[in-house]
Amino acid sequence: MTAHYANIVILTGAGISAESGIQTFRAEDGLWENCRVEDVATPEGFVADPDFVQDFYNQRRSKLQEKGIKPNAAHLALGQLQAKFSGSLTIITQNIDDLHERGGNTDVIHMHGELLKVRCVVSGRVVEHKGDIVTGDLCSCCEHPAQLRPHIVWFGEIPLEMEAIDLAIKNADLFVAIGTSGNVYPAAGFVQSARLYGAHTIEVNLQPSMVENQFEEKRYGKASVEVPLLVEQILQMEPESE
Ligand code: BV8
Repeated sequence: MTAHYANIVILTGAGISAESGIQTFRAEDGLWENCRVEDVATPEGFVADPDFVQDFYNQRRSKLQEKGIKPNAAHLALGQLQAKFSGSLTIITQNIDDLHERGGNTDVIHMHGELLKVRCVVSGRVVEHKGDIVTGDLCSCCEHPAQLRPHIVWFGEIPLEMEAIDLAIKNADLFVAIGTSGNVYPAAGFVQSARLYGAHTIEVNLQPSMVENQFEEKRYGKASVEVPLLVEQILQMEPESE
């Protein structure tokens, strides 16, 4: 990392929340170890067994609100970057937790949805929701009240805010991926687009990801250590304020 950057795009995955006590997906004790993706994170799974799917997300929603779950040093460092960086900063996360917001970031793009929101299956209207939802919990937005579902992007569904994401990547001069294994698309393909548009690319992860060869710079270690370091370096490169 050599220059002063003006437009930074940061993509995060489950690895940035691991040290906050949120399970990742593909680790030994990962979420996908205890249940089949297709059963809990696909529209077909929801039709086949809605109670099972609602329960899967109800458990994660209540876990997220447990006292011990807090943003870690990596989330807080990105909060500081937003507060002090003079250029534009876009945070795109695959995570459905609210730890970026609790770490001080605003306007975070949750491309795969948010646990603390639910959606009407008919109108698509999204509302804040902290408690459990079960079959029979109906919306208040339709003439014929309809079932509420988690506001989550499941496999086979289109990610959220793809236009804003494409625009941010097109204008980026620095693209950083933090705590993601590079298994899931279109997120795993963002580094390639960023490079095509001339951005410098950095991977920050515990270990090389599936797309590590796409990155010009790689930093392997814990997010709580590597991210504060990276943020410090970016802020040191800021032009002296008059
Ligand atoms: C779509 C919500 C069309 C649910 C999720 C191209 C090729 C092949 C397949 C496809 C393709 N394009 C589309 C597909 C199909 C599919 C897909 O990618 N399948 C994969 C499995 C092959 N994609 C889709 O269906 C997507 N939709 O493509 O629509 C389209 C496309 C473009 C434009 C318009 C339309 C929708 C996918 C979204 C699914 N929903 N989440 C829920 O959370 O329950 S995905 C979910 O899994 C997460 O959101 C995340 O995206 C992914 C998990 O990945 P990570 O976050 O990276 O977590 P993981 O555990 O894997 O890795 C953690 C990493 O952290 C590890 O590397 C580890 O080393 C590191 N780490 C751990 N601890 C630390 C750490 N690093 C630092 N510090 C630490 N302490």
